[in-house]
Amino acid sequence: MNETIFTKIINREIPADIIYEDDLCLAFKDVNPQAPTHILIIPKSPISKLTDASENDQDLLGHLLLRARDIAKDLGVEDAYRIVINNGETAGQTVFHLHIHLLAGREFNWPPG
Ligand code: DGP
Repeated sequence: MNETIFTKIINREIPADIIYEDDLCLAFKDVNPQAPTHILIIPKSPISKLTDASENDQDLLGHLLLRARDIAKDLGVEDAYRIVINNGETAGQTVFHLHIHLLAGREFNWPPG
């Protein structure tokens, strides 16, 4: 995988508002928030997009979702939040390092735009 801006955030080469970190993942505030709460949860291992994840990534993917759950609780938004993964350019992915969007603090429409 080519290095992205998220690798630089993991390596502390550029600043980010990091709110959680462990051996497997990092969570930080989105620089262009689409809701009052907008957090990105990313694996430290380089996976470009969900399509490229393998069966070996099963535990990692579960870990990311469970940490998203915990972060929502820590931020007091556990009653209503939306989890989004944009996979591929046409689906809105702009940074090709797998990431989970955690959005909360406003109403969300369905179907999503
Ligand atoms: P996506 O469109 O799903 O690939 O989402 C990428 C998100 O990453 C987008 O909401 C903006 C955010 N983003 C891009 N560059 C940076 C950055 O340098 N810092 C932070 N904190 N967020 C970034």
